[in-house]
Amino acid sequence: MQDCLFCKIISKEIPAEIVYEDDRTLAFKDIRPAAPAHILVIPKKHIPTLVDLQAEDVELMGHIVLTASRLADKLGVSEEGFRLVSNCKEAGGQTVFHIHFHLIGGRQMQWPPG
Ligand code: DGP
Repeated sequence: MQDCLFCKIISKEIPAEIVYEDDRTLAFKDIRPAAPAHILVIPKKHIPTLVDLQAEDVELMGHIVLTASRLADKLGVSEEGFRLVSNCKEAGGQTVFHIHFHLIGGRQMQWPPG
């Protein structure tokens, strides 16, 4: 998608600190980290929001969650725990309209989030 920031990171038009990549997924450091570990895990397929998911995306979403879990291990936060969260649309706090999962760890999380 031409005007999508994360599609431009996928195509390497915009630089990012990539920590993992495969044929379906990219993971890179968030530019505004909310914790010592803050990685964005995204599908390479452009899907704007969680509401736009289709039945055909089920396997892809499972792959992303498993990728996040493995990355948490690699980042050294899987033993103490971490948060995996996806914001949906404006009221959910979404600012980039290409589905992404925030993998956040390295500090104690609070609940409920703001
Ligand atoms: P959200 O608000 O849930 O849509 O999260 C979007 C995240 O994307 C936010 O935490 C900041 C991050 N972000 C925005 N622009 C860039 C960028 O150009 N590079 C990187 N690495 N992260 C970005």
